[in-house]
Amino acid sequence: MVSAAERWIEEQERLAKPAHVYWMDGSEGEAWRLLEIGMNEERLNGPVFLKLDQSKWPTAYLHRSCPNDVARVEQLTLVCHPTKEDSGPNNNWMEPEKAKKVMAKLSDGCMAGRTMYVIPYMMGHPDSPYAKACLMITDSTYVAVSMRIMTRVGTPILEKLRNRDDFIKGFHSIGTLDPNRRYIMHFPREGLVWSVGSGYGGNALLGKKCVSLRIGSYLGYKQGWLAEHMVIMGVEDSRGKKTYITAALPSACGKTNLAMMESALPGYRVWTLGDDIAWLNIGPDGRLWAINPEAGYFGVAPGTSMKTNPNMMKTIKRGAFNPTLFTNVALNTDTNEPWWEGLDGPVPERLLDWQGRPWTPADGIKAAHPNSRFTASIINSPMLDEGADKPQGVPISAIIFGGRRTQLIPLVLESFNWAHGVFMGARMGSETTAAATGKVGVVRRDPMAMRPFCGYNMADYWRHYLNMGSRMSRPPRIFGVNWFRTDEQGKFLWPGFGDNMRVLKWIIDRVTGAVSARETPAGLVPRVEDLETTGLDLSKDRLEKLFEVNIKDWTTEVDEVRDYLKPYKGRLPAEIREQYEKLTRQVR
Ligand code: GTP
Ligand code: SPV
Ligand code: MN
Repeated sequence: MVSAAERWIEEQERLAKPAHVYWMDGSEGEAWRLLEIGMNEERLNGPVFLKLDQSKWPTAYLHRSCPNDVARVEQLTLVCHPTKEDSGPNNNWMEPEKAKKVMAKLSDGCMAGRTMYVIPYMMGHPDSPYAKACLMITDSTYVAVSMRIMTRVGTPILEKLRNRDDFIKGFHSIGTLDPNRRYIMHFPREGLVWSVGSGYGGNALLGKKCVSLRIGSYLGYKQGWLAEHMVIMGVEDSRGKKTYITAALPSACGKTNLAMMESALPGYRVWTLGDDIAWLNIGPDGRLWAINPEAGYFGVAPGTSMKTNPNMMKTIKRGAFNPTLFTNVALNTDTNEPWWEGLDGPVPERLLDWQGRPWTPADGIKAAHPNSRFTASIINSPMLDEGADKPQGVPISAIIFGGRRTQLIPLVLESFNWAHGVFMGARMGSETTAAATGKVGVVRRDPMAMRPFCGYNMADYWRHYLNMGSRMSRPPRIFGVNWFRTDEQGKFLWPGFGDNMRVLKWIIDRVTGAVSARETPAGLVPRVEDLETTGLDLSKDRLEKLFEVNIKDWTTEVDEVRDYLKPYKGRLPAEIREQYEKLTRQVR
């Protein structure tokens, strides 16, 4: 009997008309075979993969994407529920039947002359009750190899699909790479992602933002769990006690660095479980349990060095079962090594930039694209937490919401209670980054760091968040952080990176009840003496500035929050409105 999976693949094959069909099995040999294929496959700016110096960068390869295809494209990303209201003001929308017609047209014969890779994959540990079986097709060898790194790919997943049709489906084709023939469409009610015209990151590695967040968040809404843009980490204190924390920060705002942190605080250390996505379920014990649905890192390269993130440098230099890929970094042709701004050592005198063009420092432009990335298996991480392989995940004691705000927002805030914490997440703003196309550095609202990733109406999502809180007998505490506040000269007030452990320590001290806090209208902040500052060269003035809640500036902030919430109208939960009104009363 033909299974639903086989039937779906046959339909896609008839539409896309590939020259060959290849079912991925997930074996080790397969990775190296695909790399060989990619090295011999020409695209407009060279082969799909360039082999780097294997003695210094074991199993590492460079990929250059099309210069017009280097980040997520939010304006071409649509969430297609039957009505626009169900998708919400937070999503672009098209009527589903119409959307499918558009996509069918773009997909007709789109794989002609190419191989269609069929990828059975799992988001989450295959034995986890919270994991999801998925099936995707792609005509990109780069995507096929990347999916092996980012997810659990293999024939055993097909067994899981044998007698069922509720797998999450993904259609991906690079199409013509023409931005005018590019769409990333989601049909949450059918568990379907349909992406044509981009080969990059979140647009193309469908297991990531498309499945694990946009489709996942909608499934979570229907099934009673949460899919979040969050780091999962274990923080071990000097007595060996471990506290599990999740943290949501918008794209390119510090999740990977936090998840892999080398603590600047003696006695404390971080164990990592995930750097981008968390699926959160309520356990039988009334606590919140987190799993990382992914199996790899797709991290920002610029700024990554032995100084800022030694654990990540070790991870990307330790090739194993899967290769490490670099996308849109520069190439040092003298040494055949990758290079990016912020890497250790002197800046090379000449390079090929991310587009493969000759470059020297005198050019005054960046050699690596600001959103250039590495792709590496999480099992290569030297600090992988033992919980990473546990099907039920780990119990969470604290949730952190953060943003990139040069002004206004204190280094750390604790919410008064769950509803206030949900409001803290909902009112979050952050300056835009290179992770998506468009202007960089403008403050926009990015609730829970989910603005580009919530697969349904954000007001319903807040309602769901509030409900999750009341269903837990031991909910985690909710905090807010901002590593990015600056002084009058525009310099960061806080050293960040490994020193962020000092903030995590305060958060844990609050969870265990070891310290008290100071109340402000925005939330609870540390008493200056409670923040562990030993070994830190920070004046009392600067510290106070870090925790300052300037009522006058907050007046503008609440106005912006009000404007942002307005389009949600009647769907906005009363609790959010009450929290907003309470804050407004206090800052006016
Ligand atoms: P995505 O993969 O896009 O979701 O990004 P991310 O949230 O994982 O961000 P990542 O850790 O890659 O950091 C992005 C940028 O923020 C890099 O340029 C880092 O150097 C910078 N960054 C990270 N942590 C800190 C910090 O504590 N302080 C400062 N000032 N910068 C930081
Ligand atoms: C992000 O933008 O949040 C990323 C990179 O993690 S992408 O996979 O392109 O979404
Ligand atoms: Mn991300």
